[in-house]
Amino acid sequence: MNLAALYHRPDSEMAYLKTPTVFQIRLRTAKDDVNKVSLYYGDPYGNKVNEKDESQWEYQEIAMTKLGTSELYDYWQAEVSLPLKRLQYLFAVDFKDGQSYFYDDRHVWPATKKHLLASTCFRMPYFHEVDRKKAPAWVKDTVWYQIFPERFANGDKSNDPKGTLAWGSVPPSRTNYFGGDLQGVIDHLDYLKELGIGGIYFCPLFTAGSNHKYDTIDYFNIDPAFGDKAKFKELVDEAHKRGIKIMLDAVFNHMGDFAMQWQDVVKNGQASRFSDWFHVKSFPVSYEEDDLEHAKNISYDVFANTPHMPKLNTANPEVKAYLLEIATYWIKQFDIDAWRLDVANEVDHHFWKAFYEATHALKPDFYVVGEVWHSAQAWLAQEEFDAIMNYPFTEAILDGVILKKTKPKEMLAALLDNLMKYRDQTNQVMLNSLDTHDTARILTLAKGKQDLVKQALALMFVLPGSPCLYYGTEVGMAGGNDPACRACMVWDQTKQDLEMLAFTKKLIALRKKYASYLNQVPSWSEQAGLVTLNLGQKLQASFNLGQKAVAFPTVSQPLLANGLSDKQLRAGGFVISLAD
Ligand code: ARE
Ligand code: CA
Repeated sequence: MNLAALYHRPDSEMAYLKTPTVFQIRLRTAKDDVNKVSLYYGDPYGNKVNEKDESQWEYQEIAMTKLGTSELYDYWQAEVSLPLKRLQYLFAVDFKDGQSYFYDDRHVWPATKKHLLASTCFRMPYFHEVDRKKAPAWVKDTVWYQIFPERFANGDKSNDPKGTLAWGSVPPSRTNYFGGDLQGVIDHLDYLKELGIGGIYFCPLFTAGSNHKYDTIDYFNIDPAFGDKAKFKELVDEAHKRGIKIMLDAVFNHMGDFAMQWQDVVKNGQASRFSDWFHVKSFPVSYEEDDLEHAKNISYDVFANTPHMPKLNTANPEVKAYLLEIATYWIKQFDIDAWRLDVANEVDHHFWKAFYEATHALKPDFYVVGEVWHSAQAWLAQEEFDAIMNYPFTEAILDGVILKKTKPKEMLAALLDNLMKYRDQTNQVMLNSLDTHDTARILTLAKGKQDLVKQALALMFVLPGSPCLYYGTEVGMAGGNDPACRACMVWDQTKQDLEMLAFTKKLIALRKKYASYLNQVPSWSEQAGLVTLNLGQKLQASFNLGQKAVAFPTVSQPLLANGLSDKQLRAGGFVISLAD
């Protein structure tokens, strides 16, 4: 019996209003240590059952569901439907060794009548709908497509930068250009619609010095190599006509060093009117260059080690106002639907809360995704981010399905630990990717084994969160770490993996058709590499994640019994069977 492992935190992702009328409570216990947990709950101001004895309270008792097991923990969950507007509750824990304990706000003590009467309980003092963590409803039903604008399609050669190379003629580098632009995206909106895409996540579009545009020069203009504002307006309108939402990349942690504000600091030093826009340690600003990305003795704060990305002082009211003006401008003038926040974890919370308020004042269902590669409870507890780029999710799937670093049970454990850090409504809108412009492509990580890629894709599409395809994955593009993962999109059908394209289309269609079943925390079991996800009442998905690469199609036995009906999708050792 491990009493010290009992963990619950009120008014957090462990006790919260999931919907206006459903209150969700979770408890964490040591793995395989507990047989049963009951939730005792009641009204803190409820009637006293026994007037003589003031401390007795009237409570209801429900059994908690065991959601699953991770590396160290079992997770238990119960939902309490209101009309209760307030709650006090405690946990009655029956351990495997036969002992029973009560766990409340101040005690872990034997489950005796005396202790029940004396319990201080955990409290949810009052349920305020205004405090309930919201999530934009449309995101949980959206499949995203990430575009690196310089490499998606060159639709207009008149805006090609000097030295632009023939499309896909040489490997991508940190400094070369192939002429990708907004017209190229407009020309392929029907391709994305046909694929089943409901949202485009653009890497930066604003005027900047590099081919990646994360070194912003002018936040109020589209980079001339991509087009202009009129072209962007046309793109958004055409995308919205096709039911495709638009997410832009807000690079607010830093600017590029060719931005006029930084250039003024370089020229005028401390006398510059922008000297407090940045984190300058000593004037005149200086550094010793190692190479394009690294320098030493930099006299001001930067992103990573690159002197070309001076860090903005977002606590400065002028900077805050300037950045909020940008954030709202692209919503008001172009009706964008979402912002992805670059290096979000290095910008202050105070600024992001103001950002969230300003964007949601214009569009209540606006979507704000922070780029945070690690646990992000601090940013997702209240009105700051709706979601993060869910890299812990990515790494769990890569380790389990592609790199075989973890066994299936360990992969599921990592996925569950990650889900338990956030409220269900947050989990449903997490931006889930298998690869991005900052990572090697999944086919390269899989050493060319399409079946493993299919399994990983299939897993992403049946788990909670909003799936995001990195451009070219659907046609079998490969590529190592940045910049190799940013090659020109392959449009030549003779070079596309059309089987992967067809598979991806089917997966997206299935996801959209059964979104209500799929986008929820599943219960799952695993037996000798055969993983079965029970996704709501009707849907079961099984994976054969045997330790060796899966030979297509390895179908899990239980499902074969049902026969492979037309409702089934077979791919790389993975079957989704819709049990009627
Ligand atoms: C250059 C080099 C990269 C190098 C990087 C950082 O090419 O090899 O890793 O510098 O030293 C943009 C360009 C990049 C360029 C960078 C700097 O797209 O090509 O990279 O500018 O010139 C961390 C941050 C995360 C950040 C990544 C790059 O936490 O926020 O590093 N991602 C955003 C964008 C990038 C963009 C920038 C930031 C700068 O998505 O595209 O880079 O605006 C681990 C850590 C992560 C780390 C991750 C990747 O998993 O947990 O914290 O991300 O590795 O390194
Ligand atoms: Ca072009």
